[in-house]
Amino acid sequence: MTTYKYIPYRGIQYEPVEMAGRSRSFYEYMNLRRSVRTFSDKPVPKEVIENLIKTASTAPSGAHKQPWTFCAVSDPAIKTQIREAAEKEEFESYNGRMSEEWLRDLAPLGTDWHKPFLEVAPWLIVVFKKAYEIENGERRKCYYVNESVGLAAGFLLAAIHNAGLVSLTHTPSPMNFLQKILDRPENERPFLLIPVGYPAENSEVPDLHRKSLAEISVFYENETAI
Ligand code: IYR
Repeated sequence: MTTYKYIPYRGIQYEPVEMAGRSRSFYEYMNLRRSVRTFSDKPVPKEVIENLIKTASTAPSGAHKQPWTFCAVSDPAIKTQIREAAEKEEFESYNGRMSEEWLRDLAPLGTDWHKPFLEVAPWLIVVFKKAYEIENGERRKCYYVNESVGLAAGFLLAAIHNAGLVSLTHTPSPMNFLQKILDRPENERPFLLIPVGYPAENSEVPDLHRKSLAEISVFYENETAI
């Protein structure tokens, strides 16, 4: 067993007024993030994608196992294979596998089994979760894998937005075809498929509204706190 050496924490602190301003402006910036389904084919430099992935990997994870692999695809032949396989599954989903209620819930978004963005977007980031790790040929456990990879994916979406790019959290189902096309080992399971790029010119998004603070939160306050 190895134990970590401890080093000083290097976070930055702010006075309450600056803190309030920063938290508000970050919220306002994040509130501009939208899932976009229409992409431009304009290239995005590899270095940007590398930075986005490095940011995602700063997320916390169970026992610091970082149980994720980010596959970044710009190869058009692989994108075509992914689109064809995803559309095949999605066709089946939209034509029988999804419940009436599910289809009714999706109807306002206007989605269907056609997934052109899988070829148009300059990059597809396929997030894999590691059910377990293999270390020197031995199987090692990972913990809270869904929570950890969900957090990393959230960090990734925030980083994409921060770079002025757009993304879509696409979930073809089932998506084990990604494991095959990308030649991932048995312990890696596809988690999310995220096209990344510039929005197509004149992209539109549904005029949806986010729940209010009152709808999403309950406070149990220390009345004596400032
Ligand atoms: N995976 C399908 C269906 C779909 C499901 C949900 I829940 C969405 O919010 C959007 C789509 C698809 O990607 O079209």
